[in-house]
Amino acid sequence: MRIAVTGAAGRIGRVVCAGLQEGHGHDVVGLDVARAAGVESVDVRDAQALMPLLAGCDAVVHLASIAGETSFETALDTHLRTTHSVLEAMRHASVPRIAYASSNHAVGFTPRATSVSVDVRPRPDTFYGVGKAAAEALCSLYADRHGLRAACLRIGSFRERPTTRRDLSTWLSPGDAVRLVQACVTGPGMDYAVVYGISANTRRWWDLEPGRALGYHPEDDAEAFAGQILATEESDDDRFEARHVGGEFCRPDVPVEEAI
Ligand code: 15L
Repeated sequence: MRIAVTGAAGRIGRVVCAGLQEGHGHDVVGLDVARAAGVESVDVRDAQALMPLLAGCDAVVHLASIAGETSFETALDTHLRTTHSVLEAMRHASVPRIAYASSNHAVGFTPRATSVSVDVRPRPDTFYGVGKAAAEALCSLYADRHGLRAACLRIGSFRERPTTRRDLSTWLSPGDAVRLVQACVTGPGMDYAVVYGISANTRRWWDLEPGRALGYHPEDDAEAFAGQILATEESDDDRFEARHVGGEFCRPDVPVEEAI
Protein backbone atom coordinates (compact mmCIF):
# COMPACT_ATOMS: atom_id res chain seq x y z
CA MET A 1 0.00 0.00 0.00
CA ARG A 2 0.99 3.62 -0.46
CA ILE A 3 0.37 5.42 2.85
CA ALA A 4 0.75 9.12 3.62
CA VAL A 5 1.66 10.01 7.21
CA THR A 6 1.15 13.58 8.50
CA GLY A 7 3.33 14.60 11.44
CA ALA A 8 5.93 12.19 10.05
CA ALA A 9 8.84 13.99 11.76
CA GLY A 10 7.17 13.85 15.19
CA ARG A 11 7.67 11.42 18.09
CA ILE A 12 5.00 8.94 16.98
CA GLY A 13 5.40 9.73 13.29
CA ARG A 14 9.04 8.64 13.10
CA VAL A 15 8.24 5.28 14.72
CA VAL A 16 5.11 4.68 12.63
CA CYS A 17 6.79 5.61 9.31
CA ALA A 18 9.70 3.25 9.98
CA GLY A 19 7.37 0.45 11.13
CA LEU A 20 5.03 0.73 8.13
CA GLN A 21 7.93 0.93 5.71
CA GLU A 22 10.50 -1.48 7.10
CA GLY A 23 8.21 -3.79 9.08
CA HIS A 24 5.28 -4.04 6.68
CA GLY A 25 6.75 -3.11 3.30
CA HIS A 26 4.44 -0.15 2.60
CA ASP A 27 5.43 2.75 0.43
CA VAL A 28 5.31 5.66 2.92
CA VAL A 29 4.91 9.35 2.02
CA GLY A 30 6.05 11.29 5.10
CA LEU A 31 4.56 14.81 5.48
CA ASP A 32 5.41 17.42 8.08
CA VAL A 33 5.54 21.17 8.56
CA ALA A 34 9.05 20.65 9.98
CA ARG A 35 11.91 19.93 7.60
CA ALA A 36 13.39 16.48 8.11
CA ALA A 37 15.23 13.90 6.01
CA GLY A 38 12.90 11.83 3.83
CA VAL A 39 9.87 14.00 4.71
CA GLU A 40 7.95 16.35 2.37
CA SER A 41 7.63 19.77 3.99
CA VAL A 42 3.99 20.94 3.86
CA ASP A 43 1.53 22.79 6.07
CA VAL A 44 -1.30 20.27 6.43
CA ARG A 45 -3.80 23.11 6.91
CA ASP A 46 -3.33 23.82 3.19
CA ALA A 47 -5.60 21.29 1.43
CA GLN A 48 -4.54 22.52 -2.03
CA ALA A 49 -0.90 21.84 -1.26
CA LEU A 50 -1.76 18.44 0.21
CA MET A 51 -3.83 17.14 -2.73
CA PRO A 52 -0.99 16.34 -5.15
CA LEU A 53 0.99 14.72 -2.33
CA LEU A 54 -1.90 12.37 -1.58
CA ALA A 55 -2.45 11.34 -5.21
CA GLY A 56 -2.24 7.56 -5.55
CA CYS A 57 -2.32 6.93 -1.79
CA ASP A 58 -4.46 4.12 -0.34
CA ALA A 59 -4.63 5.59 3.15
CA VAL A 60 -3.62 8.52 5.34
CA VAL A 61 -2.34 8.26 8.89
CA HIS A 62 -3.04 11.70 10.34
CA LEU A 63 -0.78 12.37 13.31
CA ALA A 64 0.02 16.08 12.88
CA SER A 65 -1.01 18.21 15.87
CA ILE A 66 0.24 19.84 19.05
CA ALA A 67 0.18 17.03 21.58
CA GLY A 68 -0.87 18.97 24.65
CA GLU A 69 -3.02 21.80 26.00
CA THR A 70 -3.09 25.09 24.06
CA SER A 71 -5.32 28.15 23.82
CA PHE A 72 -8.78 27.51 22.36
CA GLU A 73 -7.80 29.22 19.06
CA THR A 74 -4.70 27.08 18.67
CA ALA A 75 -6.68 23.92 19.46
CA LEU A 76 -9.15 24.85 16.71
CA ASP A 77 -6.32 25.39 14.29
CA THR A 78 -4.15 22.40 15.14
CA HIS A 79 -6.90 19.76 15.39
CA LEU A 80 -9.99 20.94 13.49
CA ARG A 81 -8.47 22.96 10.66
CA THR A 82 -5.73 20.39 10.02
CA THR A 83 -8.16 17.45 10.06
CA HIS A 84 -10.66 19.26 7.85
CA SER A 85 -7.92 20.06 5.36
CA VAL A 86 -6.64 16.44 5.37
CA LEU A 87 -10.16 15.05 4.87
CA GLU A 88 -10.88 17.52 2.03
CA ALA A 89 -7.59 16.71 0.32
CA MET A 90 -8.33 12.97 0.69
CA ARG A 91 -11.76 13.43 -0.85
CA HIS A 92 -10.36 15.26 -3.87
CA ALA A 93 -7.47 12.84 -4.29
CA SER A 94 -9.83 9.82 -3.83
CA VAL A 95 -7.96 8.38 -0.84
CA PRO A 96 -10.42 5.97 0.79
CA ARG A 97 -9.13 5.46 4.30
CA ILE A 98 -7.83 7.41 7.32
CA ALA A 99 -6.39 6.46 10.70
CA TYR A 100 -6.72 9.59 12.83
CA ALA A 101 -4.59 10.06 15.94
CA SER A 102 -7.17 11.15 18.51
CA SER A 103 -6.35 11.02 22.20
CA ASN A 104 -7.57 9.61 25.50
CA HIS A 105 -8.01 13.28 26.47
CA ALA A 106 -11.17 13.41 24.29
CA VAL A 107 -12.71 11.50 27.21
CA GLY A 108 -10.23 12.57 29.92
CA PHE A 109 -12.84 13.50 32.53
CA THR A 110 -14.32 9.99 32.44
CA PRO A 111 -13.95 8.36 35.87
CA ARG A 112 -11.36 5.56 35.99
CA ALA A 113 -12.97 2.11 35.87
CA THR A 114 -11.95 -1.39 34.86
CA SER A 115 -13.43 -1.16 31.38
CA VAL A 116 -14.26 2.20 29.83
CA SER A 117 -16.00 1.61 26.49
CA VAL A 118 -15.54 3.63 23.29
CA ASP A 119 -19.20 4.64 23.65
CA VAL A 120 -18.74 6.93 26.68
CA ARG A 121 -19.77 10.48 25.94
CA PRO A 122 -17.10 12.93 24.77
CA ARG A 123 -15.72 14.23 28.05
CA PRO A 124 -12.65 16.29 27.20
CA ASP A 125 -10.30 17.43 29.95
CA THR A 126 -8.72 20.32 27.96
CA PHE A 127 -9.14 22.38 24.78
CA TYR A 128 -6.74 19.77 23.38
CA GLY A 129 -9.33 17.08 24.21
CA VAL A 130 -12.14 19.24 22.78
CA GLY A 131 -10.15 19.53 19.54
CA LYS A 132 -9.68 15.75 19.41
CA ALA A 133 -13.36 15.02 20.13
CA ALA A 134 -14.44 17.51 17.46
CA ALA A 135 -11.98 16.09 14.91
CA GLU A 136 -13.38 12.60 15.63
CA ALA A 137 -16.80 14.06 14.76
CA LEU A 138 -15.38 15.45 11.49
CA CYS A 139 -14.07 11.98 10.58
CA SER A 140 -17.55 10.58 11.34
CA LEU A 141 -19.13 13.19 9.05
CA TYR A 142 -16.79 12.33 6.16
CA ALA A 143 -17.46 8.61 6.70
CA ASP A 144 -21.24 9.12 6.54
CA ARG A 145 -21.35 11.85 3.91
CA HIS A 146 -18.53 10.79 1.59
CA GLY A 147 -18.07 7.07 2.31
CA LEU A 148 -14.55 7.50 3.67
CA ARG A 149 -13.42 4.74 6.03
CA ALA A 150 -12.17 6.25 9.28
CA ALA A 151 -10.61 4.84 12.44
CA CYS A 152 -10.07 7.27 15.34
CA LEU A 153 -7.33 6.07 17.67
CA ARG A 154 -7.65 7.41 21.22
CA ILE A 155 -3.99 7.12 22.01
CA GLY A 156 -2.93 6.67 25.64
CA SER A 157 0.69 7.34 26.66
CA PHE A 158 3.09 6.69 23.79
CA ARG A 159 6.55 6.17 25.26
CA GLU A 160 9.58 3.94 24.86
CA ARG A 161 8.66 2.49 28.28
CA PRO A 162 6.18 3.35 31.06
CA THR A 163 7.57 5.56 33.84
CA THR A 164 4.58 6.53 36.06
CA ARG A 165 1.76 4.75 37.90
CA ARG A 166 -0.71 6.12 35.36
CA ASP A 167 1.42 4.78 32.50
CA LEU A 168 0.86 1.28 33.91
CA SER A 169 -2.72 1.66 32.62
CA THR A 170 -2.25 4.01 29.67
CA TRP A 171 1.03 2.94 28.01
CA LEU A 172 1.21 2.44 24.24
CA SER A 173 4.52 0.85 23.29
CA PRO A 174 6.27 1.77 20.01
CA GLY A 175 5.75 -1.78 18.69
CA ASP A 176 2.03 -1.73 19.52
CA ALA A 177 1.65 1.74 17.98
CA VAL A 178 2.83 0.32 14.65
CA ARG A 179 0.56 -2.76 15.06
CA LEU A 180 -2.39 -0.46 15.79
CA VAL A 181 -1.87 1.77 12.76
CA GLN A 182 -1.18 -1.20 10.48
CA ALA A 183 -4.46 -2.86 11.62
CA CYS A 184 -6.45 0.35 11.19
CA VAL A 185 -5.29 0.98 7.62
CA THR A 186 -5.41 -2.62 6.41
CA GLY A 187 -8.00 -4.32 8.67
CA PRO A 188 -11.40 -5.72 7.69
CA GLY A 189 -14.63 -3.89 6.80
CA MET A 190 -15.39 -0.87 8.94
CA ASP A 191 -16.91 2.49 7.99
CA TYR A 192 -16.17 4.41 11.16
CA ALA A 193 -14.64 3.15 14.38
CA VAL A 194 -13.17 4.52 17.58
CA VAL A 195 -10.51 2.42 19.27
CA TYR A 196 -8.30 2.90 22.32
CA GLY A 197 -4.62 3.04 21.49
CA ILE A 198 -2.94 1.28 24.39
CA SER A 199 -0.88 -1.84 24.91
CA ALA A 200 -2.35 -4.96 26.55
CA ASN A 201 -1.71 -3.45 29.99
CA THR A 202 -2.93 -5.61 32.87
CA ARG A 203 -4.05 -2.43 34.69
CA ARG A 204 -5.79 -0.83 31.68
CA TRP A 205 -9.03 1.15 32.03
CA TRP A 206 -9.98 1.12 28.36
CA ASP A 207 -11.75 -1.58 26.39
CA LEU A 208 -9.43 -3.22 23.84
CA GLU A 209 -12.20 -5.15 22.07
CA PRO A 210 -13.03 -2.49 19.41
CA GLY A 211 -9.34 -2.52 18.42
CA ARG A 212 -9.25 -6.33 18.35
CA ALA A 213 -12.28 -6.30 16.04
CA LEU A 214 -10.15 -4.34 13.55
CA GLY A 215 -7.26 -6.79 13.91
CA TYR A 216 -5.21 -4.90 16.53
CA HIS A 217 -3.57 -7.46 18.80
CA PRO A 218 -1.22 -5.67 21.21
CA GLU A 219 1.79 -7.65 22.40
CA ASP A 220 3.23 -5.46 25.18
CA ASP A 221 2.09 -4.99 28.79
CA ALA A 222 3.30 -2.22 31.13
CA GLU A 223 3.06 -4.71 33.99
CA ALA A 224 6.61 -5.81 33.19
CA PHE A 225 7.71 -2.43 34.64
CA ALA A 226 5.26 -2.34 37.58
CA GLY A 227 7.64 -3.57 40.31
CA GLN A 228 10.14 -0.83 39.61
CA ILE A 229 7.54 1.97 39.19
CA LEU A 230 5.48 1.07 42.28
CA ALA A 231 8.64 0.88 44.41
CA THR A 232 9.82 4.36 43.43
CA GLU A 233 6.65 6.38 42.75
CA GLU A 234 4.35 7.46 45.56
CA SER A 235 0.70 6.46 45.33
CA ASP A 236 -1.38 9.20 43.69
CA ASP A 237 -4.73 7.72 44.73
CA ASP A 238 -5.74 10.69 46.90
CA ARG A 239 -5.23 13.29 44.21
CA PHE A 240 -8.17 14.77 42.28
CA GLU A 241 -6.63 13.99 38.88
CA ALA A 242 -6.20 10.32 39.80
CA ARG A 243 -9.96 9.87 39.72
CA HIS A 244 -10.17 10.52 35.96
CA VAL A 245 -8.56 8.78 33.01
CA GLY A 246 -6.94 12.00 31.74
CA GLY A 247 -4.78 12.33 34.88
CA GLU A 248 -2.76 15.58 35.09
CA PHE A 249 -4.62 17.02 32.09
CA CYS A 250 -7.69 17.30 34.37
CA ARG A 251 -5.96 19.90 36.53
CA PRO A 252 -7.18 23.45 35.89
CA ASP A 253 -3.56 24.62 35.89
CA VAL A 254 -2.39 22.18 33.20
CA PRO A 255 0.53 23.84 31.34
CA VAL A 256 -0.26 25.40 27.95
CA GLU A 257 1.97 24.88 24.88
CA GLU A 258 1.82 27.07 21.80
CA ALA A 259 4.69 26.17 19.50
CA ILE A 260 4.02 24.16 16.33
C1 15L B 1 -1.70 12.67 24.97
O1 15L B 1 -2.65 12.74 24.19
C2 15L B 1 -0.53 13.59 24.82
O2 15L B 1 -0.27 13.84 23.48
C3 15L B 1 0.73 13.07 25.44
O3 15L B 1 1.59 14.16 25.62
C4 15L B 1 0.50 12.33 26.78
O4 15L B 1 0.31 13.22 27.78
C5 15L B 1 -0.66 11.36 26.67
O5 15L B 1 -1.79 11.89 26.04
C6 15L B 1 -1.10 10.80 28.04
O6 15L B 1 -2.27 10.86 28.36
O7 15L B 1 -0.24 10.26 28.74
